Amino acid sequence: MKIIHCADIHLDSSLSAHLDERRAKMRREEILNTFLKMIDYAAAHEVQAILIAGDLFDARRVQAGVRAAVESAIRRHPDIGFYLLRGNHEASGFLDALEEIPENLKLFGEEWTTYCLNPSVKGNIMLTGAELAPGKTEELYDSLVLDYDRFNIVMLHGQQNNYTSKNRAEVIALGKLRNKGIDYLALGHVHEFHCEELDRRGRWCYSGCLEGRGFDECGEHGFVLLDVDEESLAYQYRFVPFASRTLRVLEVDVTGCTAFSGMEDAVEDALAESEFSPEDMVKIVLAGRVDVTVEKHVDLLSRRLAERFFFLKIYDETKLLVDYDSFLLDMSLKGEFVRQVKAAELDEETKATVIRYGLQALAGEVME
Ligand SMILES: [Mn+2]
Repeated sequence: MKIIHCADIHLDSSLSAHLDERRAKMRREEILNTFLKMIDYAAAHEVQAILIAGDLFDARRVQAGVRAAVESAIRRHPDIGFYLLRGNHEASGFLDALEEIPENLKLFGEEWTTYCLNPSVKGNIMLTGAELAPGKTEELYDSLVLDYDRFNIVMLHGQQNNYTSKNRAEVIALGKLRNKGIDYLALGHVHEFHCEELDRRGRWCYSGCLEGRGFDECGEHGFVLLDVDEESLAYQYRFVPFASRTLRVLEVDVTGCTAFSGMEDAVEDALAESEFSPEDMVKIVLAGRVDVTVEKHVDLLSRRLAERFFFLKIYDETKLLVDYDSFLLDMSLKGEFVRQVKAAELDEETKATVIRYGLQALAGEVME
């Protein structure tokens, strides 16, 4: 039996941190489309259950069109069971708007709810899930009782931790879930795929999100495909990369560049080596130390490179370097200014910034 484990789709999130409204709208549609494509994939590969481990939606308010698309995808696939865990109860907006809950949409509450995923066949693959409520998690772990002779999937949404934290409601205490007969702990909340051993029997796994949204979600994203043998109850799992677009961060060390052209070349070389796709969202971070006299024109460089990717932004995190010796014998106002600043009671970073602005002002340039 094939099962998909996904989480953290965050449908209908604003995405306004980096993108303008036109591209944010496009990206929202892409994320919805990837979710719908995953359902098509499930149908094509005879997947019988889709586990959504929380955060299907970004917020309670969901656009009617998005709600309708999700509802119709669920209704169009009556042979697939959709097991929807609410992360931060963000799905209540979607559920409240449904006239009736489709028969193949299965929900969970604050107590454990168990579903049999293969009732008409062997009846031996079980899914148990609960929505973590503040202050009640301790009793929840104690009340988890599974049948050791069956295949047990447990689904939760929260931050895994090996001990119980009193302050944070959504901490999943892995230690309390060991030796309970769990074969696969399907988790949501962490937006990156991660799978590890839970105990001698099972493993815990975050599927990660389907599409990266911000630059803290770089690299591959997708879902987990489980294949459980209903006879032996042995299983295999595999991460399936599925995102339509990838976010990338590229750090370029521009130390030693003596002019803007050198920095431009360094960025071009790094991009040529990176093999990024034009569809990618790219963040370039300029790092290293650059002489205080070098004009960086970061905005100009951003604009020139932006056309090559869906999105590109350059962050200047270079530190300024002041070559005081080169001003030592400079008898002009410039030299006097640099020497004055050098003698001032300021830290090196501030001195460098003051000198940079001072030199720009003395040269009659617009400061940036
Ligand atoms: Mn999330």
